[in-house]
Order: sequence, then structure tokens, then C-alpha cells
Amino acid sequence: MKVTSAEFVKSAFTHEHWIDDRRPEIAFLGRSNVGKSSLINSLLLRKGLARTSNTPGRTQSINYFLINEDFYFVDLPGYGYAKVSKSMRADWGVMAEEYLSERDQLVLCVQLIDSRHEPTRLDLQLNEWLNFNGKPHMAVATKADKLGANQLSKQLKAIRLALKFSEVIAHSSETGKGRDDVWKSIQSAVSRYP
Ligand SMILES: Nc1nc2c(ncn2[C@@H]2O[C@H](COP(=O)(O)OP(=O)(O)OP(=O)(O)O)[C@@H](O)[C@H]2O)c(=O)[nH]1
Ligand SMILES: [Mg+2]
Repeated sequence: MKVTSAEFVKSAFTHEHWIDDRRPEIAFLGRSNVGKSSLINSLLLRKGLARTSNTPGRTQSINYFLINEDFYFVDLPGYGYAKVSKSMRADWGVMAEEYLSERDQLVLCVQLIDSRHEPTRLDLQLNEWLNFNGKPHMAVATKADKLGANQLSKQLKAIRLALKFSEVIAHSSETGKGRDDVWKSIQSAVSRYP
């Protein structure tokens, strides 16, 4: 995919601020700090477009990026960050479910899993929800550069076993590993949109 333009459009904190121009959307989902913003930057080859940080829970709003004036990348807040209040954690579920259920233009959900760990309970819940609700999705195992080849292949096996209905692609935003394969799936999802 040749990225000719990529721009941050807006942060939406509530329903009224969601974008509604019928362009297709790709949503990035995963626990906080798993590397959602970094994956977006890596795919776009733009270093600081989506804000990354070492502080988990950094992305609190739904952030829209318009790519090639054609489709959106949607950076959703991370879940499962223990230090936020219980009500904020409950809000995540409500907001995400509302978002994921209501968007007809959502052509692909990209679920991120840390390649170093087994999927968490919340990862599995989200994956089941996506399957059950027939949402087109794929999984990306992030931070693949942090593991050696043997460890990585072992972890991928475990992740594929846990997310048995999902395509799983290993990716590193440090080395660019997996970038082309993730793009292939995104492109094919966008091209299926009427
Ligand atoms: N080595 C390595 N570090 C990564 C990779 N991807 C992300 N990181 C690091 O992991 C941390 C979190 O990355 P973010 O992209 O901000 O994660 P996020 O999922 O957007 O986090 P929230 O917005 O807080 O939910 C940062 O310090 C990144 O530099 C990767 O592929 N390799
Ligand atoms: Mg982020």
C-alpha cells in the first residue's frame, strides 16, 4: 500500500463526535500499552502521528486518522489498565461495544496481543465478542523484536491456539517486520467495502 497522505483528523470523546462520512474504518484494539499507536505509526511510516508513550492508558479518546483521503484508522483507548478506576474500566466496555456494534463502515478490527505473553482474559473476551458478533477481524502479535526466533514461533503457536478463528500476524514497529502482511489484510478489507 502506498500511503500518499495520512493526517490526524480528530479525537472523539463522545458519540456526537464520531465521524460519519461513510468512509470505511479500520479499528485498532488491545490492552493499554500493547502498541496500538506504534502499529499505526509503523503502517503509515510516520513516526509521531499517533501518540505513543510509556504511560499505559495514554490514549483515552477515539482518534481518527484519514489515510489517502480514502479510509480511516481508528485508534481506540486501551483496556485492562489496572490503575484506572473501576467505573472508567466499565466505561471502556460500554464505549467499545457501542462503537464496535454500531459502525456499519467498520470493515476490519485489528486486535493487538503482546507477543511476549499469553492473551489475557480481556483479550480472549474481546476476541470471542468479535467472533460471536461476526465482526471481520485479525490479530497482530506486537513487539515481535523483543523475542528471539524460537521464542516468537512458540508464542505465535500459543496465540493462534487461543484465538483459533483469527489470522495472527507478528509485527514489530522497531524493525517493520509483518508490516506488509498487515497491510494486505487491511487493503483487502477496504476493497470489499462498497
Ligand atoms: N520494542 C518495541 N517496543 C514497542 C513496539 N510497539 C510499541 N512499543 C513500545 O511500547 C510502549 C507502548 O506503545 P504504544 O504504541 O503507546 O501503546 P498503545 O497500545 O497505543 O498504548 P495506550 O495508548 O496507552 O493504550 C511504547 O513505549 C512503545 O515504544 C515494538 O514493536 N517493539
Ligand atoms: Mg495509544
